[in-house]
Amino acid sequence: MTSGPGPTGSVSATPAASPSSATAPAPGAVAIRDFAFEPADFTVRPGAVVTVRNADTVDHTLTAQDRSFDTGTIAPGASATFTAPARPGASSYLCTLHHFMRGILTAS
Ligand SMILES: [Cu+2]
Repeated sequence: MTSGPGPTGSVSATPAASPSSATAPAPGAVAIRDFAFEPADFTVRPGAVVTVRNADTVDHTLTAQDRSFDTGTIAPGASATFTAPARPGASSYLCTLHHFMRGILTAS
């Protein structure tokens, strides 16, 4: 190690170009991690195909409350897609395997 400034202290001057983890993913991509959707609330174009990546260690789904869209079961490490509602508006969704996992998709 070269002489660094030490542990990150008081001033957090984050450069503009930061790695993906902290920034919001591109619209149309959702991740599942630690029993949560990332991001849980997001906006896509009406009728957009949304990719959902399961970065967790157990199966999950992303399913509309009214079942208007559904990825089906996504295995750990796998991805699935669903088509967002063609009509603009907000849709609540959840994981049918873990009902406490929830979010809101807005088509706009
Ligand atoms: Cu789940």
